[in-house]
Amino acid sequence: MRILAKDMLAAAQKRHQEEVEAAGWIHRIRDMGGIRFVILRDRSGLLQLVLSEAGTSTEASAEGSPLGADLTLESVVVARGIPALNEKAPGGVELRLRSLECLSKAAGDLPFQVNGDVSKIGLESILDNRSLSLRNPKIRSIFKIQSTIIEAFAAYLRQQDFIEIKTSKLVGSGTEGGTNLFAVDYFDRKVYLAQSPQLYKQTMVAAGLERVFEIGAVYRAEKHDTPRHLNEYVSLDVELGFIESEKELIELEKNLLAYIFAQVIEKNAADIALWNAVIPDPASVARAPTVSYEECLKIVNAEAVRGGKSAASASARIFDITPEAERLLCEWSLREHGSDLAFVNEFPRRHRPFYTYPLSSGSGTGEAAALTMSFDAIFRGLEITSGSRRQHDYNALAEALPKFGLRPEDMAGYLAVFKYGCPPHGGFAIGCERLTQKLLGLPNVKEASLFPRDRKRVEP
Ligand code: AMO
Repeated sequence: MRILAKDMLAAAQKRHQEEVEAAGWIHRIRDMGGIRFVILRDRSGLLQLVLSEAGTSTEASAEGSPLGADLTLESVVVARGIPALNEKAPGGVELRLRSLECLSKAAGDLPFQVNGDVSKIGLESILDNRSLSLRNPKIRSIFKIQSTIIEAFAAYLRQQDFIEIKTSKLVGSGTEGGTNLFAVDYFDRKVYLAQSPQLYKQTMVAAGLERVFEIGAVYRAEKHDTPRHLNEYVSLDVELGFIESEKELIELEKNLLAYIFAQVIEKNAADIALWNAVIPDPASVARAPTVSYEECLKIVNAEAVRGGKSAASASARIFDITPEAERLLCEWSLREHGSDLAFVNEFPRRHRPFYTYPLSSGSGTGEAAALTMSFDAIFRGLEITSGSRRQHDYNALAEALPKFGLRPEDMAGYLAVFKYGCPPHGGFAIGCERLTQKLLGLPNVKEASLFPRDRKRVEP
C-alpha cells in the first residue's frame, strides 16, 4: 500500500515493523560514511530513505542492480521498507529500505538544480522548464495556494447563493474598450478572444439568475511587457442584481477576501512558510479604507512629499492612479488604517468602460454626473480588482455606446438584454494571478501563472 510522505510518521507509530511503500521523485542523495540517505519527494512532502550501505546493500533492486547504486536525481521510484522514527529526519521519520524500484530514470543533465534555491534560478529558466521547475516545492507551493484561492472564492460565493457559470471566450466585440483585443479567424469572419465575461455575466443577472460568478481565462493583447501584465489571465468574476451602489460591492469583496485569506491561512501553512509570506488577517481587511479618486490623488501626492519626493512641483505631481500612486496609497493605508488593502471609488467617466453607472442619475450636467459608481481594490501596491454598478437602462446605454466609439448595431444582442427588464446590478473581477502574486510577494505576475503568455512567450 502506498503511503504519502506526510503520513509516514503516523505509519511508523501505528504499523510496527510492517513493510510499506512510498513513491515519488529522487530529491536529494547524500552519502554519509557507509550509509546513503536518499530524500524522496512526493506531492505531500519529503521522506528520508535509508540505504544501509551506499550502493553495496545485499538486497537488490527490481532490475537486479545494487540497491540505489545508479540513482539519478529526479528519477521516479517506488521504495519499500520499514518506517522508523528518527528525530533528525524530515518529519521525524525515515523509511529503512528493503527494495527500490526505478519506474523512470531521469537523464543526468538537469538544466538547473531542481532541489536548490529558487532565487538562483532565473525567471526565464523557470518558465522554459515548467515541468522541472514545478518540482521545486517552493515553486509548486505558489499553485497550491492559488488552488485554495480559487476554491475559497467559489465556496464563499456559493454560501451567498451565487451560482457558477461558464461563458464563451469567443466574442463578436470587445467589452473593456481600447485596442487590446486578439482577433481570431472564425470561418469566414473575425471574432475576438474575450477580454472579460462582462456582458455575459450581466446577461445572467437580467436572465433572472441574479447572482453569478465565473472563474475563467480572459485575454488582453497588452503590447507592453511589465511585471503586472499577462496576455492571458484567470479572471475571478462576480455579478449580482438589486444593488444601489458600488459600496455594496466593496463590502462583498471585503468579506470575500477575508474568507479567502482565512482559508489560505488554514490550508496552506507550510506553503506560506516557504515564502515567509504574511497573509492579512480578516480584521485588517475589514479596516481597508475607501477613498474617492479625487481624495486618492490628494493622498498620494501628500505621500510623495512625505517620502521626500517633491510632488509639490507641478512636473512631479501625480495626476492619475499610476503604479507609483498605487504603491503610495497602500503605504498610506497601512500606516493610517493598519491595512495593506485600499479601495478607490468614484472614478471619472473617462477612466471607465461604457457600461459603468453614473454617480448622479441626473441629465449629465454638473461634476457628479462625470463621476461613476465604480471602484478598484489596491492590494500591496497593485490593482487587483475593478468593479462597478452597471448602466441597466436601455436608452441610456444606447446613448452611451457611440461616445465610447462603439456602434449600437454591433452591440444589438447586448442592448436587447436591457430591453425587457433588468434589475439594477453590478459586479467586479479579481485578477487571480495578481492576487496570488501579492499574497506571496512575488516580483513578477508571470510567476503566478503556470504557463504565462506574453508578447514573446507562447511555449510551453
Ligand atoms: P479590468 O479590466 O480592470 O476590469 O480587470 C479586472 C482585474 O483583472 C486583472 N487584470 C490583469 N491581470 C493580469 N494581466 C493583465 N493584463 C490584466 N488586466 C487586468 C486586474 C484587474 O483589476 N469587466 C471588468 C471587471 C468588472 O467591472 O466586473 C474588468 O475586466 O487584477
